[in-house]
Amino acid sequence: MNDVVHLERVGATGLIGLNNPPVNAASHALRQAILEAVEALEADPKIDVIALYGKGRSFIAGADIREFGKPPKDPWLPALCNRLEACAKPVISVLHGAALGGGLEVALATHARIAVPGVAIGLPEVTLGIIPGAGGTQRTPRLTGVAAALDLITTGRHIDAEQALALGLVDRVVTGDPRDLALQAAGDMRRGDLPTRRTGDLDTKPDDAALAKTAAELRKTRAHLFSPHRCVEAVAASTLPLPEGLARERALFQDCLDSPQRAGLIHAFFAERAVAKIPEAVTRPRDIGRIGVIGAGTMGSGIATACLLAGFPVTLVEKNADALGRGQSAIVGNLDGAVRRGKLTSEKRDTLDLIASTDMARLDGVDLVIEAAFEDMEVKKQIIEQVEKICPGAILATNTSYLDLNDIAATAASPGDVIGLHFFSPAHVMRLLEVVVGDATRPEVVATGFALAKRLRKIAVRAGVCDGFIGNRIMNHYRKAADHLMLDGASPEQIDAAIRGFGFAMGPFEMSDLAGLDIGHANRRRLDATRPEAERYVAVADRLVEAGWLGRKTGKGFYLHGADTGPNPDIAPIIEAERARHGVSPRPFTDEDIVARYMTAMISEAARVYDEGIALRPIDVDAVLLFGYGFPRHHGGPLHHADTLGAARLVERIETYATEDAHFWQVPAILRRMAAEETTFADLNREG
Ligand code: 3H9
Repeated sequence: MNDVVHLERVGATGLIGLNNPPVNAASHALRQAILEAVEALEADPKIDVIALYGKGRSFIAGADIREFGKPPKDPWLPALCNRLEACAKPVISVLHGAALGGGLEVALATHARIAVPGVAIGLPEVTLGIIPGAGGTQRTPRLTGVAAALDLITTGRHIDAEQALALGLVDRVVTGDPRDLALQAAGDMRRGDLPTRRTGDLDTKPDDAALAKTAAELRKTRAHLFSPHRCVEAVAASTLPLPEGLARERALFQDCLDSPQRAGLIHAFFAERAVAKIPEAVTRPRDIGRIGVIGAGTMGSGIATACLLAGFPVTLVEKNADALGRGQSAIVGNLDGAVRRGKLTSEKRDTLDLIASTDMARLDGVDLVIEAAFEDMEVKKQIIEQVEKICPGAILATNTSYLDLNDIAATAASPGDVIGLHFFSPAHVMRLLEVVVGDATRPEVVATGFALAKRLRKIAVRAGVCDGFIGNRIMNHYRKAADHLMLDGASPEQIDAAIRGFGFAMGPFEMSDLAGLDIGHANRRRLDATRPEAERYVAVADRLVEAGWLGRKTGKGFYLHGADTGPNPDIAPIIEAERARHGVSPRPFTDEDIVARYMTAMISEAARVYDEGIALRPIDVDAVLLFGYGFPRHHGGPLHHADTLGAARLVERIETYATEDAHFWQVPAILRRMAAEETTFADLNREG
C-alpha cells in the first residue's frame, strides 16, 4: 500500500486516513491508494463499515490541479467516485479543513457524511474554468435540489458545515478529531443511528425555472466566460438517469479542460501562490507589534484601516490637524463598512487600537513605519531622516508609487531597514502589495514585508527598483499605446469598449476618469524633464486637466458623470487639435486591432521588466497585473497571454507597428531570443 493513505482496521471498521500533504489533493497516487484500500476492505470479511478521513489539515482539497493538461492516468476521479458509491459495504466520509471540488465529490459518492465545524465545503471548479467533473453536477442536485446546486456550482463559493447541513449536503455536524469521529460514526451506523444511502439512487426534482433564471443571469453577467454556462448545462442533465447525466458531465468537463480559459484561470491560481517563493523566504521575519502610518490622505487612511483590520495597533501621524481629522473619519467609515459587510464584528471594532496625532514623536516605539505622504522625493527623504531618529531600529517603509527607493534609502543612517511597500487604492480592499527591494534592503526586512502582507491577507510580489516598479511601469507604457490609438483615429469610447471586450472591467480612459486625471497629469509633469524628444506625446488629458475636468470627482473627464452620462462631447475638438498639432490624419481601427496594439504594448514592457530582473519570474509580473490592475483572470496575465500568441508572432507585430512609430515600438531582446529558441514564458517560470 502506498503511504499517501494510512490503512487501519479497528475492530470491524476499516479506516482510510488520507495523507497527501499539504492539502490532500486527489493526485493519481492518492486516487490509486484509495481505490486499493477500499477494494481490500470490501473484500475483508472482518470489516463491515469503511470510513474515509483526512490526516493533516484537510479532507481533500480537490483534484490535483497540477495534473490538468497532462495525459490522464487511471483511476480517474469519476471512476473512483462511482466505485465508492457502488461499494458493497457502507462508506462514511468525515470532512474537515477543506472538502472542495473533487474532495466534495468523493464525499458525495460515499454513503454518509460527517462535517467538522470550520470545514470549507464547495465546488469551486468554475473559478478554474472547469465544471465539477467527478459527479458533482449530478449528485449535488439530487441532495440539495437544482436551485441550490446551481448557486454552489456557478459561483464556486465555499459554505460552512452548518450551511451544508441545512442544504442536505452533509448528514451531521460534529466537533472532534477526524479519526475519532470516523470510528464514532461507524459505531452509530452499526447501531442504526446513522442512516446510509447511495446519492445516485435519488432522483433530482426537475426545476426548469431555476435553470432558466440562472442561465439568463449568466448570459448577462458572465457572457465572456466559458465554464459557468457549461455548469448550467451539466446540472440540467441531472434529471436523467445517473449514467447518462455523468456522461453529459464528462463531455462538458472535457470541453472546459480543453479551453484556453481553463489554462488562464489555473495559471492565475498558481500565480497567487508562486509569488511567495522569494530568495528571502529562508530568513526569519522581524516581529511587528505597533505600526506607524505617516499621512492621513486616501492612501494613509486605507493603509491604517488594513493594518487595524489585521489586528495591529496603529499610530497615525499627519502634520495638519484638519487632514488628520479627515483621515480618522475615513478610517471610521472604512471600519463601519467592514462591520456592515460582516468582515468585522462591532465588539472587535471597539477594541481596535488607533492613536492619531499631529506629533511625529508619537511614533516612538513602533516597529514598522509606513510613510504615505506626498509623492515628492524631498518630502520622503525628510520624513525618513526624521523618523529614523524617533524610532531607531524600526523598518522604514515608503509607499511611493514611482520614486527611486535607493535614492530614498541613501538618506537613511540604516538603509538596510528601508523598503518599499506599494499599496493600491483603496488600500484596505485591493489585494496587491508590491514589496520593493532596494540595493541595501536586508533580507529579514524583505521577509517581514511578505509576512506583513500575509497578515493583511494581501498578495505580495517582490519588485526591484525602477520608475514605477512592476505595475505602474507597465501601465504607463500601455496607457501611452491607448493615447496613440486615440491620436491616430480611435475614439476613447471605442478603445474602452474594445478593452472591455477583451475582459477588463474598464477601459483605460474610464480608468483615468475613476482615478482622477490629475494623478496622471502630476506623473507626466514629473517625467517632463527626461522625456525623449522622439516620443509622440499626446496632450489631450493635459488639456482636460487645464479645463478643470478631472474625471469623476469633477463630474466630467473623458466621460460625463453627472445627470448626463456618456462621452464628454467637448473633447472631440481637443482631440482634433492634437491630431493637427501632430500632423495626423485619423484612420479607422477595428476592435481587434485596438486590443492587439494595447496588449502588445503591455506584453512588451512586461517582458522587459522581467528581463531586467525587476520581477523574479514572468508569473510575478502576471500576478501584479491580475491582482492590482484588473487584468482579466481568464487570460492568466500578460505573459501567460503572450505564450498563447507566441514570441515569433509578437516580434512580427511589433516590427510592423514600428514602421509607424519606431520610438515606441521596439522589440524587447527577450522576445527575439524566445522567438529564435522557440521557448515560452512558461518555460522560464519552470526554471524559477
Ligand atoms: C477539481 O476538483 C476537479 C474535479 O471536479 C474533477 C476532476 C476530474 N491541487 O492555497 P494554499 C497547493 S478542481 C494541487 O497556499 P491555504 C497550493 O498550490 C479542484 N495543489 O493553502 C499550495 O502549494 P505551494 C477544486 C493544490 O491553506 C499548497 O497546496 N479545488 C491544490 O491558504 C497550499 O495551498 C479547488 O479549487 C489542488 N487542488 O488554502 C481548491 N490546492 O505550497 C483549491 C492547493 O507549493 N485550493 N494546492 O504553493 C484552495 O482553495 C486552497 O488551497 C485551500 C487551502 C482552501 C484548500
